[in-house]
Amino acid sequence: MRIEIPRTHPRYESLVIRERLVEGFEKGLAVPQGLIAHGRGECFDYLIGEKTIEPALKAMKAAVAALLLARHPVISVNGNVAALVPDGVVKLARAVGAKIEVNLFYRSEERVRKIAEELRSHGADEVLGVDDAVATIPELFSERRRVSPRGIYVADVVLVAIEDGDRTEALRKMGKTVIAIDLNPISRTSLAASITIVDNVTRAIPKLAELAESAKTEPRGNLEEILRNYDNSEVLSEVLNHINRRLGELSEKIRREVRSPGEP
Ligand code: PTJ
Repeated sequence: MRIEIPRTHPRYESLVIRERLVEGFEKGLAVPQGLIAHGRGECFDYLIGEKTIEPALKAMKAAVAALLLARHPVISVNGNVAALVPDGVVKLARAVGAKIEVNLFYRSEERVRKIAEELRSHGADEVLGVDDAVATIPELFSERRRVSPRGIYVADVVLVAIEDGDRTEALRKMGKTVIAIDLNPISRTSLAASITIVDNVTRAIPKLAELAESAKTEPRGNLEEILRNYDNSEVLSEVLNHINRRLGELSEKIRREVRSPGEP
């Protein structure tokens, strides 16, 4: 940590997360573009109220069911995710029996290796996508097309986070179930995913690991029913309604409480 942030600071959590990402950038895990992406995320986090909202929890329960029911679940990790929640990724992978694969938009072999090392230092046994990213996702032209034939390529369920839209669409076209964690409910990723968790990865990944620990003893029939009843467009619309309602309430509060200069 480069600066000491007092616990009493009203923006403590958010500033700590920023520092973690900057540290990840300085260690060579995240790219500068990742810092910009985070700023975009922060703006949406502000709009939802910087907490896990009900529709996100609903999506998380469906995500856990999909991961536990999957034959080949894979958690895809990029620079931002490795910098922000390496521990949570390892715990979640263990809880649902998923493989972990590094997959980068701004791919460099050095960064792939550093991210894999970071995940291993947090307890990951195996990290795919390092020397084995030799399969190709069809119709995808970014470096993200390079995937492991033992990981994302054969996965039936893939969890992605802080992701650009193209790959989610391409993975869906390959017939995979895509779980996305994205604070922007109207991003292309959010709209294209099978299950969209509109929450900060720093809250969502640990919460998913916790939910998975308690759901893994559930009978398959219960998990299948959760998935059958899940409707992603309904969840996205609930998120937008939440933001709408919240902004309406804030607007009323400001009208009541904030005085113009010169007013008594
Ligand atoms: O490490 P690499 O090379 O794979 O590059 C990763 C980045 C993040 C640079 C790349 O995926 C990118 O450019 O992402 P985008 O297109 O900016 O999309 C990021 C999305 O994630 C946006 O919709 C943001 O609102 C959202 N987001 C940003 N930070 C968070 C987030 N969602 C959840 N939690 C966050 N902390």
